[in-house]
Amino acid sequence: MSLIGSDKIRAVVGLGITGLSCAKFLAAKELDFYVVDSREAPPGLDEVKALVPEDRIFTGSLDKLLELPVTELFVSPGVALAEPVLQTLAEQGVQMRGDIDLFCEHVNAPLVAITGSNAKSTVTTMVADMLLASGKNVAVGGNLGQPALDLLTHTPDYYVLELSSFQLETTRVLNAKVACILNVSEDHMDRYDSLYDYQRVKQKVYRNCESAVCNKQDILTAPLLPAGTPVGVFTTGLADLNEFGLIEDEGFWLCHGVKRLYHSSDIRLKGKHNYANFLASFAMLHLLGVELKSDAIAEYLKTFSGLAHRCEFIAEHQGVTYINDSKGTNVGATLAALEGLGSKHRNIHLILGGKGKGADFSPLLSSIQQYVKSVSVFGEDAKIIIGALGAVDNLSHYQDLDEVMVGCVEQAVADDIVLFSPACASFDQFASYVARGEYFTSLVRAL
Ligand code: UMA
Ligand code: ADP
Repeated sequence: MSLIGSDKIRAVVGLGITGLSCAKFLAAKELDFYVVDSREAPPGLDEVKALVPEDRIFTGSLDKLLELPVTELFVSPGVALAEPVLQTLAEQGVQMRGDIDLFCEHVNAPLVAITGSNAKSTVTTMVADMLLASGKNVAVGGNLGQPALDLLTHTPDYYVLELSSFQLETTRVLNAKVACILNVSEDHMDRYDSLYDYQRVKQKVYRNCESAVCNKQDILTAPLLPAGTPVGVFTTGLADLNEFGLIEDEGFWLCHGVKRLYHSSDIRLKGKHNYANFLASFAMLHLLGVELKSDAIAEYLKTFSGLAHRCEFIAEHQGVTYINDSKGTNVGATLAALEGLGSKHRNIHLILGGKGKGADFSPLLSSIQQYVKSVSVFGEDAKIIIGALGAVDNLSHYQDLDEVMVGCVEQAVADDIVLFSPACASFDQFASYVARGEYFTSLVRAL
């Protein structure tokens, strides 16, 4: 029996790109549904009016849901299930679903599902690109940008989806061909009670998967699966038999067991965290039966320069290198950037700040003491960050990014690096991490 059978009374909650994709999907199936968004003028409003009669659209509050005879909701990832209205409805037995749950019900090709606190977008892109380079037809999206339901019009060999914990919250079972958790470190602590609570949601990616990939150096990624399920393992240490790992030898060899696949000098993207990302991708491709040692993959490694806003080189000005890592929106990402770029010269001027999402910033201390010359802090949660980094000597507090840049330019000398890796979300002063990264880039270009 189809779970979208006609006995349900449905509502789409949220009218961002996910809500709109759910509305389009349900309308294409000629199913009735309501649409509700807490905002007065949500982004997808005009488009949804072409799909649903206006008397079924309610904006300005989620409260209307309490008056509607709904039995099933498709909740957008930006809306927490802890919202009181949703809690009340869940207690009354209303089903809480999401776009990925609906996608999994209708998917028509094997799914590669990738989650983690950091590197999801990078690894999702790498896996999709290398599948394409190997001659496969791929549809890629999810949290990366294109909503999963919009991909169902394709007929690919594989779907490759980046999944956030928000999307996994409302997904019952994925049945992925390969499922992967890259890493788990604190993020979105304003939406989860604890790291354990957050990790438990991430673990849903493995539900009923055919095979899995996990990070040997992060126990929180380890899957609990029936005996005999193939599990690929990656590490930035030495690989055991059939694992993917690194051997240090005038740089690093990316290896499968003892087999040396590619040397870091043949890879454009630098930093151990990026080698980890390639190793995770290799582990997934191997489980899909893709030959890893090929001209097509060698060429890809030589040319892929990474995604914008992730440790992105912007410019060198008066000998100072400026790096935009605006997508560093949590402590784990900023730690990876420091480990990737840091050297014994302690030449990094680190810019932190924004909306801290309830994070503990003290884990940054030891890497800052090892690699950082100065720390500049700005934004809504600056005081919380400063409180956690009290032991750091050269630390300055600014109101905004313009002021920060003036301070950094004054302090930085030739061979230094100015690293904008804020460890926070952008929403206090910017529309998104993209807008924030672009603004940083524009300030650098104006120097
Ligand atoms: N919102 C309301 N009221 C509502 C509905 C939404 O105020 O009734 C707000 C949310 O709190 C949020 C914003 O509107 O601030 C957008 O929420 P949404 O659920 O409508 O988001 P979409 O436009 O559908 O985009 C979502 C993902 N966004 C979120 O999870 C917040 C996008 O990931 C994703 O690319 C897209 O679906 C397609 O799958 C963005 C993201 O920030 C990049 N993800 C988080 C992250 O990566 O850390 C999880
Ligand atoms: P996500 O989609 O999970 O946010 P991204 O690929 O967009 O991941 O990268 C987010 C941040 O994580 C960037 O700041 C990037 O530099 C950092 N990062 C990249 N690789 C890793 C890694 N292996 N471990 C931790 N952080 C990483």
